[in-house]
Amino acid sequence: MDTGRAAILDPEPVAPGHLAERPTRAVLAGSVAAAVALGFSELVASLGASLPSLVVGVGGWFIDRSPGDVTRAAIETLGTANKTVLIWTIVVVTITLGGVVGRVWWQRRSRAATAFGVTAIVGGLASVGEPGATAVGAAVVALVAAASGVGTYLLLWSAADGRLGLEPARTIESPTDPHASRRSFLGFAGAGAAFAGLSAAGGRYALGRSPTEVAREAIVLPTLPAGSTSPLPDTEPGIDGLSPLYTPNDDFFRIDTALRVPQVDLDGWSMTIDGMVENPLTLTFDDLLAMDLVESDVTLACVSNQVGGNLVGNARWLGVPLAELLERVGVDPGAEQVVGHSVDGFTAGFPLDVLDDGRPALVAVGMNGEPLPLRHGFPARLVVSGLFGYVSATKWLSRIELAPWEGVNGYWIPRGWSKEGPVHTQTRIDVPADRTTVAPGRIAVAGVAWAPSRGVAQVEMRVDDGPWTEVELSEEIGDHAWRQWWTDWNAEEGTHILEIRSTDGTGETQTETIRPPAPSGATGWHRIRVRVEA
Ligand SMILES: Nc1nc2c(c(=O)[nH]1)N[C@H]1C(S)=C(S)[C@@H](COP(=O)(O)O)O[C@H]1N2
Ligand SMILES: [Mo]
Repeated sequence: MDTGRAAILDPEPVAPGHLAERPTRAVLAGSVAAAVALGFSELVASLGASLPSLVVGVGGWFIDRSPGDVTRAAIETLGTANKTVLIWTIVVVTITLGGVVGRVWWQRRSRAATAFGVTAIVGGLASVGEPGATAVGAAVVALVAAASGVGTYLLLWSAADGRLGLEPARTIESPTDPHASRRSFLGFAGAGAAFAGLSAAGGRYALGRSPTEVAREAIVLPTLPAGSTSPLPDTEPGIDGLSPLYTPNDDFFRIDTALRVPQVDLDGWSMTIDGMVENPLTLTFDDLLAMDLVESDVTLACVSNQVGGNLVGNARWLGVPLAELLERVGVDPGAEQVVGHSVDGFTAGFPLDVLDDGRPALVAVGMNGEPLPLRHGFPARLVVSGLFGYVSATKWLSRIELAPWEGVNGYWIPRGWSKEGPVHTQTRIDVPADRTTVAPGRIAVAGVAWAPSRGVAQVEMRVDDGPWTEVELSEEIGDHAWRQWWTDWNAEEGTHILEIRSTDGTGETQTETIRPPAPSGATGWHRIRVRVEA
């Protein structure tokens, strides 16, 4: 009766009550099969840039289609804080669906197999648009997922039935010992789950050591001629918990819509400057390195940063001045907007005339003395002082387009964020932390203040609505970088409110008006509550 291919999948007489007796095994078989499909395809996806991760593809599909106000209300951090949640939701939902399919079609394995196949195809279709992915790559990964999922399911089906295993097969004369078949099923299911977990972890690890990362580490950035770079100031006041003047790359906040960091192959990469220009220009990475590079200390802030939040960092960026590149291409007089395009489809645009004041605006290739980390835009990104990242700081840059202002909008603009994104003057208290308890006596209160492109001239603190008093400031390293501030506070027992504010280089004091991040960046004074108790 069971002959040929059909026998593998077609419904066949099963022991009466196969389903009724084994509901847990059916669910487990389906879930483990789904987990194997996800985990193993994840491992395969790590083998090449053209092979997308299906989970990431489905996640990206959701991010791209979620309306701006949903994104805004639900995440407010431009799609990043919830990335992990999104990925895990997709994993959990898929595994749950696997369990449902496994249970419902336990006696109709061809349907279960079809369901696995369809799910894999959906994942493959969603992943075609992933950066670097090709249609063939997506098909290969989907096929791997479908085959490993179906294979695992059939294997577990057989094991559940006692047909497969370390125990003697069931015969009419000697029915399987139910405990033995249970043991071997659980053995296979456990092995499947472990395999799924290990291959997913292996895939993640392999991505961390991707060929792109290896290539990046081999890059030697040019050293600037002596005198063209200022030494790093050595004024760290040595206060525990105070942000360092330069944020180490590994601690630098990361915000982007990419679920998987784009892997840009240097050999195939170039960036083009075109649009409203006289002579469009295409540059390779080596072309950029061969130009006159400059270093700028610029504080980068995200529009989603809350007052007192940590979506802000300061770095020494190495790159080619945008002004130089624009001079080379010859900008049309009618151009009003500079639009950065990323290899991943992201775009960010800002008014051309913000560059008139000569502020640092770089096509950056280096960050704190290293090639740009992959997460921060390798091989090149834009950094413009005084503008939030979402309108200016395009990572994994592929193109700079000169455009009119009207009718051309960056990624976040139709999603409800304002088109212009100047960074507001902000001041943060790092220590003591909000809602903590400290011992009475003299304690250090410290933090950072930024007003990139205007500079921070003065920082003041007040306690319990008392008078504003000036605090100490770190050496000024330019109008574009944040300044550390600190003061000694004589903490007396009780509960106290500390508030902080800055005045920028134009003499304007940071507004007290409290505004949320959307649509144009949070404002207000950072305020913390501290208990002082012996
Ligand atoms: N390609 C790309 N570039 C991007 C983004 C993105 O989503 N994709 N996000 C922008 C935003 S909103 C910010 S705040 C900065 C953050 O840069 P960082 O991740 O290096 O800190 O990158 C900008 N550049
Ligand atoms: Mo951002």
